[in-house]
Amino acid sequence: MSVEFTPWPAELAERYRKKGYWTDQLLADIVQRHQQKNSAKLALVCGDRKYSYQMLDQQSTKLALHLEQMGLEKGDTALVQLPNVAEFYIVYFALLKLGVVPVNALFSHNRLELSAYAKQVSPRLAIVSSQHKLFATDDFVRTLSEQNPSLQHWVVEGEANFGTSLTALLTSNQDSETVSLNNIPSRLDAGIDASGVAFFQLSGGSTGTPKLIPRTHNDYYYSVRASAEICQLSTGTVYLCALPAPHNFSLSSPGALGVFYAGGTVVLASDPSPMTCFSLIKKHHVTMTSLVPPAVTLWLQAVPESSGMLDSLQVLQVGGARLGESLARRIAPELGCQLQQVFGMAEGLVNYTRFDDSDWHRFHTQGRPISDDDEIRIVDEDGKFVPAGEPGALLTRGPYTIRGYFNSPGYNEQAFDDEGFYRSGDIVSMTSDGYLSVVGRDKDQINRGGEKVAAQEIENQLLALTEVSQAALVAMPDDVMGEKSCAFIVTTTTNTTLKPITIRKHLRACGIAEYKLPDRIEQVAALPMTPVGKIDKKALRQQIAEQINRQQ
Ligand code: J2J
Repeated sequence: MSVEFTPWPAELAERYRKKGYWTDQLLADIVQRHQQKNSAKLALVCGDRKYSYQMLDQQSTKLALHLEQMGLEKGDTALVQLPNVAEFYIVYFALLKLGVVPVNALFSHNRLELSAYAKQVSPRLAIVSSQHKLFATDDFVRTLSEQNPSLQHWVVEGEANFGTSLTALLTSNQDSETVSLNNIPSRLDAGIDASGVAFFQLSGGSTGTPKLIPRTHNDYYYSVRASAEICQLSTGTVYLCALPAPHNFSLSSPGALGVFYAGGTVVLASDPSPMTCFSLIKKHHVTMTSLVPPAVTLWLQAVPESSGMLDSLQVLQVGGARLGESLARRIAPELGCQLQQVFGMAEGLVNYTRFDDSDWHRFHTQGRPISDDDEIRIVDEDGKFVPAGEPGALLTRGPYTIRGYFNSPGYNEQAFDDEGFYRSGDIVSMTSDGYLSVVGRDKDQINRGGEKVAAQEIENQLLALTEVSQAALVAMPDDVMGEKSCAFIVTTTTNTTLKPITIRKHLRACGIAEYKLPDRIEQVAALPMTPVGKIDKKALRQQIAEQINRQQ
């Protein structure tokens, strides 16, 4: 059985193969390709632990074999939630080698998100960490297993009173069957189809339930290879992974996978704060990293007291949310490295400013697409193309942009047009030489410094409170985060007052990730409506922006 997805039309698939984008190689090749050359080269640093390419390859094969012995097989799905530790990549490659298709949840995700993912993919395996508060005990393990009868195997990183220990699996002595690790990968990947789904990416989303993005070996490997080339990665690249490891940016743009492909070294950081990152950069001679804009602000604040710490850093990639021009201009002179803007999406399309671009392109645009075959359309509200320089909705299709979300026929009708173009929900303008600037958004989402919050997901939870009759979550401006979230609520009776603390308590009890909690809550008598009877979110955004302005 393989995981279902919406395929590219045959003629496009043929074109992508002919042009060499799709090579029919499996993603596990990224770590296996260094077997001959480079196998002793340092691939990964996690605290005091160091892994050569050979170790990374062998550890992931070993885990794949153990999982195979446990009964997992090609076409099964898995739910994985790990922090930024070496085991994230070992698990990732192990599952790729076995053909088990994982959802890699963010470590900040909580009960609600994990339950929603499990419900959608019916995993047979969960690999989690006892560092997460949800897995400090086995309560949620039992709940999730009860809700998902398919879920038969738990593997846990760290001390726990449930599941099989990941460390024990990785450190166990090889039994006679698994002595010759070098011969095993070919047996493991027999029958895995490179045009099939390798893993699920997570969508920032705008709907009530977070959507899953099926990424195939062919499409993802192309985006990784091409990104590594654009970013000029080499065996000398030392990349600091400070954003969550599963995020599309730090995984593939070019991210850790791009660095592994090129034979460089990935250094893991637990978080993007200057405190954590600066010493790692100095210690490991990091040459490149990627950040979201709020972290850039923190780095700029910290750098005057940290002289010499960032000397090795050559490239700082910034993406995930809008980077203001004034911040962009400060990066080279104050951090001493080159800025690369990255505008990407887990659904596919990724844009980069190039290293030989003019300052104008670097400061005013978010780059241009990876591929000549990334088709871009920018349209007005009637679907008509807008002239160069004018803002419009961004639609795209191409060799690494999905054609449909997992198992969401109804939503796909909306999210993709008749010709298979993905409606990104971004408002962009394009220069005459093909560079994109992100100027706004027409999706119902808050971009909280790169972390995406789907308005509807929170509104549904707010409406679950009996006292709440209407709820709307909108973005409000914030100096550091770019945007924060503000919930407007109307109560069922005018004399009911709901304290923000009560609402936050309720949302926490729902098991929602912390970053999705509204930053501000406004109780109002009524919500403004559009002429067609929808909540007028534009008016609400304006109202809260003005309110904040007055308070400053
Ligand atoms: C403005 N908005 C941006 C940017 C993403 C590389 C980099 C980022 C992501 C990512 C990614 C932006 N300026 N530079 O997957 O591979 C907003 C847009 C976009 C949405 C996608 C990658 N870079 N955005 O952020 O799936 O609104 O991917 O549609 O998390 O983030 O979010 P996500």
